[in-house]
Amino acid sequence: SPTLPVIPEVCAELWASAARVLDANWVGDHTVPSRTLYPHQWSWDTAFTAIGLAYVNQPRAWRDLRSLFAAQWPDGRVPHIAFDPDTPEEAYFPGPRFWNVPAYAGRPARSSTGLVQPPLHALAAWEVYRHAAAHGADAVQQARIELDRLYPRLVAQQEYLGDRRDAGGGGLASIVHPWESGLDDSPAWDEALAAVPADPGLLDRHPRRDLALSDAAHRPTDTDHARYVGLVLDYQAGEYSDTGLAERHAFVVECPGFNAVLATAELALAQIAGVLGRPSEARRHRERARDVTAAIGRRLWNPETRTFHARDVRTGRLSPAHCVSGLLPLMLPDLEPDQVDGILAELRSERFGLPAPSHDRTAREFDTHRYSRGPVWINVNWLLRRGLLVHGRRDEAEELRRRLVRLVHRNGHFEYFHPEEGGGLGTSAFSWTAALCLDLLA
Ligand code: 2M8
Repeated sequence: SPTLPVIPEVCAELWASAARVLDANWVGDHTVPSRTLYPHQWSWDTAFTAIGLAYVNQPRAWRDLRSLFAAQWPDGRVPHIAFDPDTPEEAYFPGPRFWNVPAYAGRPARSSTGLVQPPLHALAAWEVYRHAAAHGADAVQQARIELDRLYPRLVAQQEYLGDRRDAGGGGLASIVHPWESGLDDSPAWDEALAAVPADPGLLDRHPRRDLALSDAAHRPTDTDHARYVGLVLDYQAGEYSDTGLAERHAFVVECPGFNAVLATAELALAQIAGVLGRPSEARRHRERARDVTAAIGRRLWNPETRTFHARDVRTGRLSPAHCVSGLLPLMLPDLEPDQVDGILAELRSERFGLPAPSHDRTAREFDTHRYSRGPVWINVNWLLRRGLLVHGRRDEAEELRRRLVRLVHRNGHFEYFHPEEGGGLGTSAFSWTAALCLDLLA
């Protein structure tokens, strides 16, 4: 479609509605992704939300990040959900009782899951800091204090992922559950998941709560859900230890999107270390970013498809699926030029286009309604837009920005969108859609 300008009234309306969604989802010391479907604090949602709050409420942006890190484990992992003690167990499955995180010395202040999500928080902290000046001298002072406090926690998070989670031994972090990718039912996991038993009895014992709140055709299938529950129970049986994962855990995968965020976090930490007057640490973060980038290039690139794919660490196989996570290494400035060209060709091909759907439009399993198997997500497109900007593709970045703004303005702050018709899917009044709209409009 031709490039259309975004008219000022559209911007003003969308800005106001986005700010209202964030206000409505603030619950005192953190933001929930959605009051109905996701009534606790999620890890990477908090990062996206802080990026938007940076424009409208700096103290809340920092508070959100601080609240999440109050759930950080002594081993450095930042859990994928920090539970809200006032929300009843039945409001979300799987809730805190199901996770049954063991008590240990130095136990964090908040109860949580034992999984992680893409570590986008260093980038979020850097973005909040960068916008502090627009809010005055006090905001700048507060931002420095917050960065100083968060920095060692962010470093511990990276060390956990780079060390305990390098199950494949090749310099990348593995995910041990599809929920850790943030793209739960992406076809990127189909092959690896086929080896994971799907026990329907688990769903009888642990009924799904999401289906009471959202259309079943928009959510992961029961088969996938049974596997998700079984994988948690297995990881839990080992007390969420990461020792010997590749030998004993049924799902161990290197995701290009997750690792692109891991490297991006090192670059953000380099900036933060610079502000905090720690030049040698800044250098170390830049080196780490280059190492992770090189490992992504070595381990996840398929020279035949000319894009990135998830690697099953247990079998060594790359997934055949073309998923949007394979495009996310575009965020990395040190990616090989040939690999940048490959991603751009894939993005411009009939498989994707702008905004990018979560999965290859030409694939048999492409599903216009179901979660990460086809719909358009604002957060993933926001990351892709960063990638376009990193590699100087200003016109395409601007085109993507306009299309995302129009999509949300026409349809509302939905969780995800129909990739052909643009209608809103999943839950409405969704925090990261609103937050990232603020950034796209600013
Ligand atoms: C979705 O994942 C949760 C499990 O973590 C769920 O389906 O219940 C994903 O979209 C994930 O990326 C997101 O962080 C979470 C909360 O918005 O919802």
